[in-house]
Amino acid sequence: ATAAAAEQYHSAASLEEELRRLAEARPDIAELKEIGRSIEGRPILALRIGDRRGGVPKLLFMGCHHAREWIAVEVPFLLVKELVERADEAPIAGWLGSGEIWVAPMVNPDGHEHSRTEARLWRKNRRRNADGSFGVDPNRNYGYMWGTLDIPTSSHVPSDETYVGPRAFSEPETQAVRDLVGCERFAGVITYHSYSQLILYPWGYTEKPIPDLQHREQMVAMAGEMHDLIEAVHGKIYVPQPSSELYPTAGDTTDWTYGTYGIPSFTIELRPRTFEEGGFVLPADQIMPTWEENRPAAFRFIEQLLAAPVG
Ligand code: 0X9
Ligand code: ZN
Repeated sequence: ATAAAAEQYHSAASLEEELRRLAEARPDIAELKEIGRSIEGRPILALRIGDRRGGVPKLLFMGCHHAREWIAVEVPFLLVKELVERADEAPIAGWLGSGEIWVAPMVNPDGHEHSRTEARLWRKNRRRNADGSFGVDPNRNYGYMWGTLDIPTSSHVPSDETYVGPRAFSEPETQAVRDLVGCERFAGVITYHSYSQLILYPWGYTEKPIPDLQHREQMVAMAGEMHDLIEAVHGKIYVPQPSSELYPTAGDTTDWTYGTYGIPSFTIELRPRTFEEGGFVLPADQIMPTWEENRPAAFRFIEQLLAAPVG
């Protein structure tokens, strides 16, 4: 049943049900948290797993800032599912004993629902803008270098696909992440997107390298390791590079988590590699292989940052 179930994309409702089931199965290590509510009132959920002592290193995995990137829900969901279901086995038991892992697989539930039922290629959230158009781009709404003028793909025109919003953190979806990250002091962040098969690290807003050499070397090394681990599974190449090398943007998630808090942060663009391979519309039979190849990279990230948090 589990393998078959994994070959379908979740809705916001079915994801909630499964996260609830996981939390109920292991109340000793897992807790379902509502970190906020979307514009249309859907809960933005995170499963918090691990040690409850406090003062331990914590990691955050997120998915689906962008509505149409359905695979970016499934990878963090399958991660937290495995962490809960195999919580008593090595190496997971050790991780959960020494740290905390938070997983929010669907940051933009309204947009996802709109993509699922109305417009498959919807990207933004479902804010009704002042000009009557819909949607702010959640991955342009974060408060580090927000709205900087003359940066491409970061628009001040509400109807555009990359509308930054009227001000930083104007949206309940990004407010939820802001408030969580402000409270929990994470030692590492991964945010999943699709598509292009990339492992991106700051900066996104400028082509200048981040000034702190130690942080830079750490993120470059980790991105390189994740690339190797991913390739070893099914031979897929996920290219490691600074976010701005893809294209510069202002106000994305990892510029804020790194720029404001110094947290080692990665944006992972999942399958497929190209538009010709389906672009945002990835067949459901690709869910498991995409998870399989990302699993060791996520595990390595956990192992490194829970053992030796930096910052
Ligand atoms: O444009 C985005 O928000 C991300 N790509 S996507 O196709 N998933 O929309 C990339 C964000 C990475 N940051 C920068 N390129 N600055
Ligand atoms: Zn995206």
